[in-house]
Amino acid sequence: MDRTFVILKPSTVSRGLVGEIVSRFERKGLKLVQLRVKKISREEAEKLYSVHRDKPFFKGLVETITSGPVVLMVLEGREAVQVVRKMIGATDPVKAEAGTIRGDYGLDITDNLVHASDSSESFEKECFIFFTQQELEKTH
Ligand code: 3AN
Repeated sequence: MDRTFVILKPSTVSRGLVGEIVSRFERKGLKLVQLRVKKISREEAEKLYSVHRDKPFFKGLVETITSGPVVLMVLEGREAVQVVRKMIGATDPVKAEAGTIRGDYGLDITDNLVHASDSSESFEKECFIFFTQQELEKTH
């Protein structure tokens, strides 16, 4: 079964939208493999966003994601990466379709509620920044 890695960004936690968003993933049929609340470090954020290191928005991105606790999740299901990308919508919440998470709850492009892996390669890289091999072993 395929897996993907998701972060609910600090504003999602502070706005009380965690239940709402986790519930969308669950209702879709995705299974929660891991779920954790954590304030991520600058080092972890820089590693997560290393492909954007040279972008003008990099600093703001790292500041936003380290500004408060986040929810880290590993979800499992058929074509999980693609399914979750579809459910979160376009990077810019202004352009994201209504019915998607960013389309329904966001406006800001940096503070766009959710991060989700964009490929199985990114999943492999990203989930091991935060979880150990043991934590990702099959539980059921
Ligand atoms: P996505 O999260 O949809 O995969 P990426 O990987 O292109 O988008 O960008 C990573 C994060 O960088 C986005 N989630 C968003 O927070 C931020 N970001 C992307 N493009 C911009 C931009 N033009 N201005 C500000 N922040 C941006």
